[in-house]
Amino acid sequence: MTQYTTPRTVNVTEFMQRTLVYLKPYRIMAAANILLAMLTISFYFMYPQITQYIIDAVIAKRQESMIIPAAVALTGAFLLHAVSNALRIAVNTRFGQKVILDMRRDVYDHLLSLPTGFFDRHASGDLMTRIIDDVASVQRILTDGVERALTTFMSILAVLVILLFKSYSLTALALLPLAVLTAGALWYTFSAHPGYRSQRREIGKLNALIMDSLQGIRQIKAYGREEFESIRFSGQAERLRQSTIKVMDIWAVYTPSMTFAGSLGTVLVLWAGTPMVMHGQLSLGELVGFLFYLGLFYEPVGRIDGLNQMVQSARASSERLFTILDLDTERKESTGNTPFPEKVLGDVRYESVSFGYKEGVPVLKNISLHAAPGEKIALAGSTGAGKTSMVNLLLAFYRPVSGKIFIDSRDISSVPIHSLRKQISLVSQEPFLFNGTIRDNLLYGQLEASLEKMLAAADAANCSAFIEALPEGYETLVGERGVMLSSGEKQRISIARALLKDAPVIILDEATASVDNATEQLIQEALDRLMKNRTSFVIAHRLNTISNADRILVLHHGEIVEEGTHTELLNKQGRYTRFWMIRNEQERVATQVWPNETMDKEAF
Ligand code: M5T
Ligand code: MG
Repeated sequence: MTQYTTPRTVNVTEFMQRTLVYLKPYRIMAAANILLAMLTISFYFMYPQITQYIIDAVIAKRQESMIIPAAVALTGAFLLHAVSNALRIAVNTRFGQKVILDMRRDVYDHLLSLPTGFFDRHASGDLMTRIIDDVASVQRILTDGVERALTTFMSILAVLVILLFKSYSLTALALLPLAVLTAGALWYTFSAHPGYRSQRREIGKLNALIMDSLQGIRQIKAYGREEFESIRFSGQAERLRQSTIKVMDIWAVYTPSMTFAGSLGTVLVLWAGTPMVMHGQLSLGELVGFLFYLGLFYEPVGRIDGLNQMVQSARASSERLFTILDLDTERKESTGNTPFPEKVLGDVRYESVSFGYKEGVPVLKNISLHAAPGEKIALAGSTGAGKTSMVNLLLAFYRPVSGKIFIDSRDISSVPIHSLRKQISLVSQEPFLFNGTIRDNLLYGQLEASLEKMLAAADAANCSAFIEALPEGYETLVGERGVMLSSGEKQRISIARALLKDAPVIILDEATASVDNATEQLIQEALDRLMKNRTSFVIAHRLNTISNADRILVLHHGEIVEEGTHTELLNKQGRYTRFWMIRNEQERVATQVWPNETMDKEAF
């Protein structure tokens, strides 16, 4: 089950402090961006001035010949405006993309280093939304927003000075609507923020739903649940639609009323300015020029609304990002800094370890065991007994509630987590392959491995034959999660990957899915090679693996109830004996289904 962690409220100060640091490395680009933006605007400022000149000096004074230089000057101003605007956009894009890259990388790195338990509780689609959309929304305010804010305020200031120069009284009148605009901006700030927050949440949920259903596409088809899924999708898409409408409704009231309030300034100026022109206190050109400049004043004032909208959306997004960035990484969980040597001997000891995923629900109770270097320990027991959980603790995917685990006499909680995991190879119950080529997946075990080493591992894991038979060989794409391969093939690739890692401790969670005898034999051989000379914990479902183990631990409801070699345990006539007999019967039936199955490897 996934849950939605309610983000905490982020106030404006925190928002500024934590986001502005991303601009720091790009100070020069930011400065260039703002400079270009101001230049762009100032070229535009020449337009009203030239218009005023044309009316008063050209038209009124009937100086027809002056129209040419005026037109040339105007063209020049527009051209310069266009050029500097193009440069501004180019700089802004580069700068913005750098910031987005840094931020995305930070969030992603932090996400990767969070404890495994975090991912049990969060939907991948929602996390993806945060990395893609929320980061973009914060970046937008940082690069475009800062540019816009500075240029807006500077141009408002500049136009204000020009207006005051032209006429005190008209400017005073023109500014009257500002009071309404300020009140409106405050109202919007408070009412839009919660709306954006819920809109972000609904987007996250929708992405989570899409991701989940795409991963289960085969189940959807097999159960014929297309319509069911479509209804589920529509439900969530509808919630997103509603929450978007809520924010946009607020916006719909806000911007037009602000534009209206701003326009009242123009009405007031016309109302007071017309008699002034008629009484000769003002030239016609001056009035027109003033009105043009007033347009240039209210245009950036209007932009403040857009800016405010960006801020509210970015604040909601930043809350979702900070909620993740503030979580402790799993590195913080280990208390020491001294790593293991390059390779440990592989002496593993559990000392009275108890554990549960949820408080009050114990999954492992007082587990103690000792595995000497090179020993092969089988973990047997019914489903849900806690076998996987037990090995999860060795990899520090989770930490014990009480008790300790030692490797070579060192408490693993005092070892840096990377160093610990370097010592352990995991072949999990459901082999997972990444969406790439077979070669990529093999090399995941050791990125720098030579070709010979990789081929040797593939050979030892009995996969070279089937890989070489593929038309593209090692370059074959395996598809998402390795869907293009059979489960027996996936398993052997995951064994080869573990072989390449060459760690002294092996955890092998045997697949429960049964494969045919020939494959079973191939996998068994691969596993034997993998476990040789390594301390191995095998969660065994196959009789072969169990009976070959040096020691068998039988788990029941999170406790070790029996322990010994195969013969010792059979003699006990206890839980293990029963387990053995049931498995024996199952395997006998399985062989009867395929009585003529040969062990021929070439069958692949
Ligand atoms: C032991 C619970 C599970 C079961 C118990 C992995 C996992 C398990 N559990 C959780 O609550 N959260 C988890 O992330 O823990 O489960 P196990 O250790 O997976 O059992 P197993 O490996 O012995 O079973 P199986 O079926 O693989 O043979 O109650 O619900
Ligand atoms: Mg398991």
